[in-house]
Amino acid sequence: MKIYFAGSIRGGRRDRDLYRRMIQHLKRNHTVLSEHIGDMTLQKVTTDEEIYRQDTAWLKECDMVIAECTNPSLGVGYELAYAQTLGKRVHIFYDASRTGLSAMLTGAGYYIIHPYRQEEEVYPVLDDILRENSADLRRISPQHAPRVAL
Ligand code: 6IA
Repeated sequence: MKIYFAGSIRGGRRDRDLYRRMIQHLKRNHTVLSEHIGDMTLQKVTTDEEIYRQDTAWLKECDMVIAECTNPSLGVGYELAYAQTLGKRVHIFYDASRTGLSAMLTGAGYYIIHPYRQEEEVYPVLDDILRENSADLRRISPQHAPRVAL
């Protein structure tokens, strides 16, 4: 499965180690298109226009978006709304002991929101999401669709 991971960059990098650990966890069995979010040394693109073009292309390509939203970020908010217009499944994580989530996300009624209080709670939830989504994708992918006799 191709996952787009979203996390704050210019909004503030205090949670970059958390992003890196979440991305490492996801990468054990899946592809993370935006893995540089946890490690900017992987960054190859140079201009803001290139970043926008690459990230919106990846959002179109991905099977699912996972966002860590404890640290507010305009870019992540934009990506979440963009993913919604594309009809992508979007999971939002945030540490409820450190912050509240914007009413524009909780009120949208679109996003699947996972408040947590300890980082350890995040990984089993990620595993559940990945299991469910992989099963859904298998169900809808053409090679797994039931054959209908004509
Ligand atoms: O507003 P923010 O910068 O916090 O937005 C972060 C979100 O926008 C992330 O989820 C990324 O997908 C995307 N994004 C923002 N900046 C970049 C970037 N380089 N490279 C890739 N994606 C980005 C920024 C250049 C860096 C040297 C500061």
